[in-house]
Amino acid sequence: PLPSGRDAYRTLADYNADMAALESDRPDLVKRFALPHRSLDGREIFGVEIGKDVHGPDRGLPVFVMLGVHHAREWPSGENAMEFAVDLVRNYGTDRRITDLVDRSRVVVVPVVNVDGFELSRTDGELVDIREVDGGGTATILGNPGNAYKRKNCRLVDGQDTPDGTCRAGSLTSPGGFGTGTDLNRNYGGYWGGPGASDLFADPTYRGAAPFSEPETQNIRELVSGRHVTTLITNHTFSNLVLRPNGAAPDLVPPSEGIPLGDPFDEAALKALGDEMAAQNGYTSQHAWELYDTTGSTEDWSYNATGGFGYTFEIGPDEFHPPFPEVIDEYLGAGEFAGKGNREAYLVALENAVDPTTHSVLSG
Ligand code: 0X9
Ligand code: ZN
Repeated sequence: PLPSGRDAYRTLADYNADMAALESDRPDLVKRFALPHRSLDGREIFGVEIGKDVHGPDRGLPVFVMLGVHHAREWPSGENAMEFAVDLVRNYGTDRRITDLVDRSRVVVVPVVNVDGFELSRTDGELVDIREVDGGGTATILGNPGNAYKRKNCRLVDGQDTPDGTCRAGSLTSPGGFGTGTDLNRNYGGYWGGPGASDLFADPTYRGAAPFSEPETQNIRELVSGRHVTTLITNHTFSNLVLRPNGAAPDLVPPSEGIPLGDPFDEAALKALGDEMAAQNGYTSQHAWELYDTTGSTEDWSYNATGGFGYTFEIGPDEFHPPFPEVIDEYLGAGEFAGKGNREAYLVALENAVDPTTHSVLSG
């Protein structure tokens, strides 16, 4: 079972209750906090910080940041992040490896960055997708009668809103995220406005009016800039990928001596940790741009602005929010990866944050 024992997707209220419960169970280890900015619809956005004597100063310990649900419909991305938080707290004191990692770091988990979009997707969508199954048995999701496939946040733009001025996912015929909102994973300041991001409000990859125009990305900017974040993992669904910077290449990354076109300065170390994580969950480790070009994504900013390593996990083979048993398998690992999965991939990343000689090019 998952560390929490859950067998169904959390609602936003469940996430908030679970973060509060984690803190009241272990106030020495868990500090719940509100991010500095409320969402566009006025919701508070919470995270938890985990560490020994967490209410005191961090003593320069490496900060490990884990994020979920930039994209509203990608429900497993929040579940994996939240389960990791529960895992660390529940196993502290009994599991030597976890105790040691928590003693030597601060882990900050924000499971739901896009609270407005998630609330809409999670509660105002039919849980049953409309599917078309072809002769070979392959199912294509045609759409959903509600907002379950919303992607972006709840930004509205004058004159371009839905007729009733409400936050929507889009229509049944364009379930891919058309409709209101800014794509939070195109709104960060790294290469903002470049390839793979749209300036059209109705597009699924709308970049926003300016870099960090949205309170939800401002929150992550302030969180990451204000702390000593050495490693960040931002979770998404789907495609079974571990993606490392950069998001667009080679157009945006000038070649420099000894560094192949498109590779960031830390390519060797970024690749070593990415490959090591992928060996745990069975995903493919690659540059983000090998999937497609993006600009303004979370780690396009965090890596290039701070030098802290950043990765996107694209969790699961083929669905934005599959039936829940698949979430359990992705977190704990299944088949060849049983007992590993994202849990072990995250632990490897945390080990590397605590001691970079363990899982990187430095280990050779
Ligand atoms: O397009 C995205 O934002 C991500 N895919 S998703 O289906 N979850 O929307 C991929 C982003 C990959 N690129 C970078 N992380 N730079
Ligand atoms: Zn996503």
